[in-house]
Amino acid sequence: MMEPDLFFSPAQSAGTQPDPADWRARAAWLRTELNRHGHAYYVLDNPTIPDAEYDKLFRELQSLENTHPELIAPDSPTQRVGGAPLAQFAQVSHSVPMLSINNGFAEADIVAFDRRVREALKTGDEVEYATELKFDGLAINLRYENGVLVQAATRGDGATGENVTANIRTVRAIPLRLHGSHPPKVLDVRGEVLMFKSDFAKLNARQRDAGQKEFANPRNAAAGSLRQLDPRITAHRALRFFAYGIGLLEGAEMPLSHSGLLDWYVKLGVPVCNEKAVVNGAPGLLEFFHGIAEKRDKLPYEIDGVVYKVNRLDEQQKLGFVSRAPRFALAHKFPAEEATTVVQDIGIQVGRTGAITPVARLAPVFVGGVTVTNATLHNEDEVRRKDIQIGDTVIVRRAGDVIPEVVSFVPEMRPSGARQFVMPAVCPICGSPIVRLEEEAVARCSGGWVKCAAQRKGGLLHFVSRRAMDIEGLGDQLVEQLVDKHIISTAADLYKLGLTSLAALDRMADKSAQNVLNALEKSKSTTLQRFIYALGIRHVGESTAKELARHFGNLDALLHASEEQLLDVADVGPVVARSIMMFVANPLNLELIEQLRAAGITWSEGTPESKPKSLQGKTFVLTGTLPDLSRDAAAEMIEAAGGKVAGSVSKKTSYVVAGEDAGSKLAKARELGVPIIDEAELLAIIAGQG
Ligand code: D41
Repeated sequence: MMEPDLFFSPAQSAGTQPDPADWRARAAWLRTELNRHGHAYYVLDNPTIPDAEYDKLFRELQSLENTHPELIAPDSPTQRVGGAPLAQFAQVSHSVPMLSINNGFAEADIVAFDRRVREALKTGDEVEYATELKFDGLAINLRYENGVLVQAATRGDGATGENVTANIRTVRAIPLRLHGSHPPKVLDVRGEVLMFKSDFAKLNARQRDAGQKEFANPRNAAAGSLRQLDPRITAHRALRFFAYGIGLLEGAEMPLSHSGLLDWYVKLGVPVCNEKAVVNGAPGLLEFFHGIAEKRDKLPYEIDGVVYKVNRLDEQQKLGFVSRAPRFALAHKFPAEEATTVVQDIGIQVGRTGAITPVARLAPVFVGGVTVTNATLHNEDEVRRKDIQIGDTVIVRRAGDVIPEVVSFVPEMRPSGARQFVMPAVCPICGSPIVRLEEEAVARCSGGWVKCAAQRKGGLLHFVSRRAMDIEGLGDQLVEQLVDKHIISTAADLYKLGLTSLAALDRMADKSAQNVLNALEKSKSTTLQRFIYALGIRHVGESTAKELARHFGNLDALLHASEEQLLDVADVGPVVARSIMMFVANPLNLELIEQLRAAGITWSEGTPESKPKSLQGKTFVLTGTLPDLSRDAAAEMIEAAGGKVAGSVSKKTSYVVAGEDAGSKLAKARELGVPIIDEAELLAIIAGQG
């Protein structure tokens, strides 16, 4: 143990910088600084310094400790790099068993849970519940003695787990020392170790580059990383932690409620997830569930449901347990997003641009709340990389509204007769050759929409879609029939449709036919942006269409633009410019546009923005606190002057406007060599004097 004067609480502010010659104080100062920044980054999710700056301080502390090993403290951030590999994990028996948690799926399960709780508590009143997320990670117990992390163990069977202390010490989200001056004598913090989705993607990219096995999902990646015998490997895996429970507690008062426990953890510097609430009764539980289900995809980590806990600890105690699961808690789980099934065949789908997508035809399987029979394999390279074959048993994933995809196959289940997917030489729809340009990931049908009905259908569905011409009532099946029966072939033909031809189609009553005609009529008055987007020019998505409309003001200016003029448009790079040039070079496309105009499609035309505003084409990123302007005010001024405000720094960023406490965006700007300006310089540029 070190002398007490070397211990600095990480919560303590850094103070002034001591003379570097005073190495003892310098090491303590560095440790405090690094712990403070680490806490801000990993626990508060609010970075305080650029990564490069952190690394510099870290290396300084490392070299100080190298020359003066007696300075090394157990809570030094340098002690997170991982020690020597273990032969095996030692067993740890939990002082207080780690229980499991009961599951519910349907609303009825939740209502029944609440009823059981009220009956057991003998109350007619609404019960107060703490609600939180159910993380898809690994349950773990962290033992702190006198504020210092001394042991970490997996849940195991609930009674005995594995000692993973060396690995857990590398997890930066987990404090090596608790904040505050009066830590409890013993505290068991319980929670979940997990990996964020973005870190999972980065890890798999790294594994791929190194020719190593990829992980199927963040949970497996977290488990694989934590169960490494070599802690130096764990140190390179970005693991996180959220606390949700408590085991043994000595030398401190137990909080009165679950929400109180979590608040206490926050004060101790232990990470607690913000997505939590205190609610009343079953209606409160269900409201929380639906709110989380809605934003699930946007969360940076994976969850498989939410957890409800009776909030008051005295009531929790009263409720007790049934066979190793507390009666006071319930996990309300989402339908499983992954399931296994068999690939019966691999077919292909032809998109509106001719892109060929291999599609696995599956034995029907219930996943993500629906029955799935098709799952995308994205492209030929992906099929090879994942080595998916016909006959394989595969893991299928359907998350939210995302198209179901094949994640991986199960090697042990591959039958001897498994067959490889072969990309057909010709389009199964139109018979044109399928070609794959060297620089492209996808193969395409070379027929174009003139020859290929699949491309015509795709193009039409894009044209009528909500964000394009927004023609309601013209769905898949209707477009399919119209094209297959040769009633229409282009978007212009849509406006020639009459009541009789529409009403003659399958499943079309007079009333719905009239509705379609009304929707078509209504769509004739549109905006230039929508019209450009609806044309389905490759690489011209909604935001590019918006920029093109804004820049050129009218369609003819766009159609006659040179490649150079196109490149002047924000959002347009060489690939997009070339794609637009190719589109207008095709007389059939120009003819289509003429026909659409003749059909009566109109929008208000402007003139091109002749006098460029001072910030035209410039993109700004704001970071930190500016001396006078609020973030919104600065953004408004930039946009009013014709500039754009982006959320993240890239090579295309024109300026980063940095204020006080600027964080990782500033570091990124330095890394990429993007000019960094302050508020005064921004104002000068807006005024045209920059
Ligand atoms: O997020 C979780 N996975 C989670 C797991 C959670 N939010 N709360 C939990 N609470 C408990 C009790 C009620 C027993 C303290 C849990 C778990 N248990 C748990 N995780 C794995 C087994 C049990």
